Amino acid sequence: MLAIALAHALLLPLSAAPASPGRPATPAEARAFVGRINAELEPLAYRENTAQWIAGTFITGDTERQAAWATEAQMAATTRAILEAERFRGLRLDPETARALQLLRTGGKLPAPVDPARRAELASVGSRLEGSYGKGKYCGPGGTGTCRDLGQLEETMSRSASWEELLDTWQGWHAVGAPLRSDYRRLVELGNEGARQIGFRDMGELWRSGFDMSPAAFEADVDRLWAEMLPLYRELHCHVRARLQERYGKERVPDGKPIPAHVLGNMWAQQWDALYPFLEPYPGVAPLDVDGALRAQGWTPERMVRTGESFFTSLGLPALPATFWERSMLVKPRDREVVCHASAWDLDARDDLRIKMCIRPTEEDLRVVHHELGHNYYQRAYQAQPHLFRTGANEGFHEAIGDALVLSMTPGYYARLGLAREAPADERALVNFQMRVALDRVAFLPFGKLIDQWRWDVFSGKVPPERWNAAWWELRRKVQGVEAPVARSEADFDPGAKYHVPAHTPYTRYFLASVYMFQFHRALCRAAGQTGPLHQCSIAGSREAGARLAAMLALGASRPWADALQALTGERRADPSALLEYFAPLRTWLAEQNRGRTCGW
Ligand code: X8Z
Ligand code: ZN
Repeated sequence: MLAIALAHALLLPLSAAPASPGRPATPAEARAFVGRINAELEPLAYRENTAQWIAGTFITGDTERQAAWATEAQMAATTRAILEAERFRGLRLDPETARALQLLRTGGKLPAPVDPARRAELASVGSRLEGSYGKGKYCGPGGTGTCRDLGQLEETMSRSASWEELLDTWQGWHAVGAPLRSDYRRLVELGNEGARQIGFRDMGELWRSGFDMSPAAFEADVDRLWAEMLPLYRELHCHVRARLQERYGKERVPDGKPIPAHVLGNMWAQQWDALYPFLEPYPGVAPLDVDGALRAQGWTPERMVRTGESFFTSLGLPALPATFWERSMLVKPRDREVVCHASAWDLDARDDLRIKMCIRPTEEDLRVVHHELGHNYYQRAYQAQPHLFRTGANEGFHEAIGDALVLSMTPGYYARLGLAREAPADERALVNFQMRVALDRVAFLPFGKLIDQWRWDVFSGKVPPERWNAAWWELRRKVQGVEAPVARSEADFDPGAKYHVPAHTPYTRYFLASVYMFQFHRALCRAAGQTGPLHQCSIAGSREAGARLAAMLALGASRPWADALQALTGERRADPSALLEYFAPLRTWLAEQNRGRTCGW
């Protein structure tokens, strides 16, 4: 009944939706409504999480359908609640109720159309897209070789230096995107319809609305952050390009041009740390071969996760529950298709925490383990909050917790883990280590920004489907200084070859996290009583830092994110100064290397 009445109401603009008959709504009713919605949505989230977990750890048509049904139910209840809450618009509400209603409206990233058939279609298209990506393979070269999954292809991308082999691998994986295009098109149409029905111009506007400021102010803030960090990125880009010219020649890696996307050690050229052995500023000085040590010592995935857990417990946070170890997926199963892209879960908001990951014994995966555990510890810390507040202060916060701790994984910390030898402090060793971190964190910045720049334009219609791939590469060239290694066309759909696009996960969160993690690190270092340079600080073992972190995590989304930031750092704005301070030594070194070179693209 209710759904039908609402569907009719939707034929009118939202503001003209008929008020409920009788008295106008009151603030007390709004408060009671939020209580009811929290109670109603909580079990639906549990069901959806359960179905999604099963689908992600066992991809079949059946599990995909089950997941879509659970999503559909959750979407239906959310849309209904959002439309019902229109009654309270304009009322003077207590801050908690106002915030809960705001989060209700902006929390869902895939807003469903009111029409049940279209809602069902959206849920099933969304589910299918993630499944198709998860099953993606390349059976090459030339369609004749054995089939390799993304994990295997990524290994080649990070290890090989052969132009041809890298090109073949890059093209092989990017072909996975093309068949997703038509589903993606439908996802955009239906998601936009859902967004309009809850009062947004399109999904992009909805995505930009979750940051306690207007969508336009948010966009400007992201641009501000990028402008401050761009000079550092340009120095790194310039140096890496010059070195790649030595490897491949200037015909293949020309001066003044974007770098071909397949030679940066990563399928998406998003992080370049795999190139470290080649780019090591002072070869052989304080060698740090964590990959080699993990392999030589036979580290198991479980040991890597236990090591991650012990970082958190060293801060005074509790050990993970026994069920975490029973239920997590830490290795890729041999007998079924799964979504390997790492994720962290809290199924029931009562301690059923898990991670899902296909762990390999590499330094990168050790870092990702910490990243995922950061999510789990955040989820656990805000379990006492009401359902609508059980999320990060903003999306970027959630992505920054584990990574802030990773900044404490200094060479000294690796030495304590037995994964490196204790090396004396030395200026050259410092530059070496900074290069490793920069190839990961600084290289990532423009990539972290541009994915949603592309999607915002796709959602708004500014970029029509006939230009989707062209617009993608324009941004990659312009923002990142990276170029497709072979001609691309609209028969390709390269954004579809990056998990977060088919999985419909916003990406600006990672860009923000790149800034926040350094701010968090700086504040935690101070809390730990460390007064030396940021890049030397490790908070491992500091109960004081742990207590500060825990206090912020426990807030969940109950307060505006600036309050949460202030609780931890005393600051109220995203501020790249911590990142720039951290990399100051490397920046000086890069500037010297680049003297006389033509930088930019
Ligand atoms: O997707 C992730 C995490 C899960 S939230 C593994 N990350 C982004 C990516 O892989 O593209 C972490 C860094 C950026
Ligand atoms: Zn994450």
